[in-house]
Amino acid sequence: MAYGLYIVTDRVIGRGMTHADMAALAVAGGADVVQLRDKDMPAADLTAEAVNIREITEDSGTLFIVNDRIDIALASGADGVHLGQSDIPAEYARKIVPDDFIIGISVSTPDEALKARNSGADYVSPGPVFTTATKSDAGDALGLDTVFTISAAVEIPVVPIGGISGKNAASVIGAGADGVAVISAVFGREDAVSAAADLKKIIEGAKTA
Ligand code: 3NM
Repeated sequence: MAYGLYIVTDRVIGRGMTHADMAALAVAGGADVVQLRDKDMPAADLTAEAVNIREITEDSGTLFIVNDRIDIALASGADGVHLGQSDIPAEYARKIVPDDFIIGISVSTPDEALKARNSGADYVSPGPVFTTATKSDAGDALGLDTVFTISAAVEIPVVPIGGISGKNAASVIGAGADGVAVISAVFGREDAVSAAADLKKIIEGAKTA
């Protein structure tokens, strides 16, 4: 499973765009994964967005993950769900999803990463690696050292998030990450498609370096 370029949708950063609009740009820019993330949208609207994104990603080779809402992920035919530390625990999530359903978990320490792996997570997302203005409650930056320690601690893919851009993506891969997750580095840019494509080149370059 390739997690190289993992793009998360955000209505604030994506000024005026729907989540499906953003997913289409992400796919056009070569995203390996698109995550639908919206903590405020009513479930009916979020479901409609998820169904649209499933259609957009269906034959693209881009995986589709839904943040938090395992019910909407399942109902829309998404490839997986991304869960936080206070969401339904992965071992319980596992009980209600198909075998090949992807479960990703947000972590901030090597212990949380190990616990996530032991409870059946398919990947972990340490964050915030760097300072970010996109998520106000993201907490202090973990730094590359923590990415390194977490990557060494678990054999499942590690996809850090928070403040990652074209300027520092190679250093995140260099610290052992399998991919990078971004919002503003793509949707905060005038040309999101080129921004994504440029990031993908940087990630691929860093992986073969
Ligand atoms: N989660 P940007 S940081 C959605 O630390 C999210 O878990 C984070 O946005 C975490 O790429 C974050 O614009 C925001 O920094 C990432």
